Amino acid sequence: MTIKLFHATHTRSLRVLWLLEEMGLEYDLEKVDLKMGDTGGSEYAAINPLQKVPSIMVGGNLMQESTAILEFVATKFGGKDLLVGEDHADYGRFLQWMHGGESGFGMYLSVYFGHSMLLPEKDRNKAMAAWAADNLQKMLEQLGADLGGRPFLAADKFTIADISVGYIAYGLNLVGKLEEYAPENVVAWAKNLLARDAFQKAVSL
Ligand SMILES: N[C@@H](CCC(=O)N[C@@H](CS)C(=O)NCC(=O)O)C(=O)O
Repeated sequence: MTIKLFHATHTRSLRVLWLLEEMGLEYDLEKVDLKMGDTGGSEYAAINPLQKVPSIMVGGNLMQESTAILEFVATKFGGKDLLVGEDHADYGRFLQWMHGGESGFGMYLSVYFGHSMLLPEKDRNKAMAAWAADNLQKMLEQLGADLGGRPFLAADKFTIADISVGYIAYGLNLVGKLEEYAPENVVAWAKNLLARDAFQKAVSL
C-alpha cells in the first residue's frame, strides 16, 4: 500500500513525517505551501477541501487529522513499539498525551500563533494571544509534573505520544518560547526528542 503525505514546513504534518521516518517506511512526499485560508491552492482543495495539512492518502483513503494518522500508521504498518497497550500501567497516560498533544495543546498553540504572528496585524487580538500563552504555560507545567524525571511520556519508551506533544514543543522552540514557558524537565525532554535522527531528517525535508 502506498503512503502519500501532503506536508508543509513547520506544520502539524511534521508529526506524520517524523513518524514515517522513525518507522523507516517508504512514502511519497508532496510539499504544499502554507497560506492561511488557501493552503496548497485549488489543486490541493480538490484533494482536501479543508486545505489543511497534514493529509495522507493510503490505498485510496484520505485522512486529515495528525494524531489520528499517527495512530493509524503505527497500528497498520507494524509500529507496535511506538504504541502502549491496554494492559500497560501507562496506557491512560499514553492516551492522555497522545490525544492531548492536539485536543489539549493544539488549540492554544493555534490561537497563540494566529494572534501573535500569523494573522494580519490588524486582525490580531493581544488578549487572545495572552490567554493562549497563559494556557500553554499551564499545560506545560502540568506536563512537567506528570513527566517528572522520565525520559519519555509513557512506558519508558519513545511513542507516538512523544511525537504528538513533541510537535508542540518544536513549535514553541521555533519561536523562542519553549524555555520561557516550559519547566526545565520538559525542555530537557523536548531537546532530547528534537535531536533524534528521524526528527532531524523530517525537518530537513
Ligand atoms: N487538528 C488538525 C489541525 C490541522 C491544521 O490546522 N493544520 C494547519 C497547519 S499546522 C493548517 O493547515 N493551516 C492552514 C490554514 O488554516 O489555512 C490536525 O492535527 O491535523
